[in-house]
Amino acid sequence: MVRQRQSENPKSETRNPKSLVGVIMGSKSDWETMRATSEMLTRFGVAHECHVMSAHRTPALASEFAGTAESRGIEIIIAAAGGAAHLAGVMAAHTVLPVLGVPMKSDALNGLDSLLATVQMPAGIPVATLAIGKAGATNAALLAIAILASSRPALRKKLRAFRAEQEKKIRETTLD
Ligand code: RP5
Repeated sequence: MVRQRQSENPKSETRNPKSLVGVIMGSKSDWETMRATSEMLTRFGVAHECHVMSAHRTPALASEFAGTAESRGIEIIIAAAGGAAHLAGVMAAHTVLPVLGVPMKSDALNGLDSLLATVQMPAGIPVATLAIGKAGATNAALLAIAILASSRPALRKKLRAFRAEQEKKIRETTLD
């Protein structure tokens, strides 16, 4: 099933022709973490869609999504998976769009398995891999925003404001 979430609307089930970012995850169990990606993209007003599809369980759907993403206007794919996490690599195999991989924290190895499976792509097909779990999910959105912002001055301005806000918070932090 193709599941779209945009602006936290879990009811919509169709692909969004205006999406700039496709957020893909291997299982619904990844959504708790990947919600952070969607929330950050929404915060910056970046149109996106979120789907559950798997390199193992729905290989045809995954390759079809990646293979048609560019023609549908998607500019960046964020792919999250855990364990033997091939999803980002499979996405990258089917598109020349930038693919950002987010390793999910796994029960067995705390995400080290996911990290290595996502990051260790052989030369020729790159996947830009973020940190394990929620930090990676958040940063995947911010990296996607930074890439999009290179040709969108308004988005770049928002990104600078976001950084300034973070800096201000740290500078104003006081300890008891
Ligand atoms: C991966 O297997 C998913 O990305 C998920 O992180 C992991 C476990 O999936 P479930 O068994 O929770 O569906 O494909």
